[in-house]
Amino acid sequence: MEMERTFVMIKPDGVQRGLVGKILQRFEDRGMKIAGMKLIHVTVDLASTHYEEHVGKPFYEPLMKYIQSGPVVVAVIEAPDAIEQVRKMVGATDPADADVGTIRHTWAQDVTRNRIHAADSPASAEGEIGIYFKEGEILDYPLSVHDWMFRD
Ligand code: IDP
Ligand code: MG
Repeated sequence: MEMERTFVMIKPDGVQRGLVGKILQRFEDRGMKIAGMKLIHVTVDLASTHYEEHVGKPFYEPLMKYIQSGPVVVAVIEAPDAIEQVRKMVGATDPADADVGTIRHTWAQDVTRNRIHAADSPASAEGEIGIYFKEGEILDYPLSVHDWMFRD
C-alpha cells in the first residue's frame, strides 16, 4: 500500500481545551502513523508563510492573531491517501457546515476558531511540512499494525 504524508495542526483553542489527545486518537484509531509531532508557538514568520494564500482576505488578520495566541501541536500523519482522508475527518472549514462526527463538528462552533488545520493538497502538505519540520524531525519507522491492516 502506498503511503502518503499530510500536515495537521491542533490550533491554540484545541490545545487550551485539552483536545490534543482526543484529536490525535482519531488518527491513531484509523491506524494512521504519527511520523512527526511537536508542541510549538507559531511565530509571525511561520504564520505569514503558512497563511500566505489568505493575505488580503477579511479573516486574515484575526486568523494571524488567533494562530499565534498560544501553543499549537503540529504533526505529520502518514497513511494511504492521508491528505484526503484527514481532510474528511477534519470536516468543512465552518463547523456549522461540517458533517456530524467530524473533528470540527464535534468540537468547534466558530469558523475562525475551528480547532484544527489540515493540508488540502499534495503541494500544501509538502510545503507545510517543510515550514514546520526540519530534516530529522520526521521519523521513518515501521508501525506494526500496518502489516496487519494492509496485507494482501
Ligand atoms: P481550511 O482550514 O478548511 O483549509 P481555509 O479556507 O484554508 O480553510 O482557511 C484557513 C483558516 O482561516 C480556517 O481554518 C479558519 O480558521 C479561517 N477562516 C477561513 N474562512 C474564514 C471565514 O470566512 N471567516 C473567518 N475565518 C475563516
Ligand atoms: Mg486551508
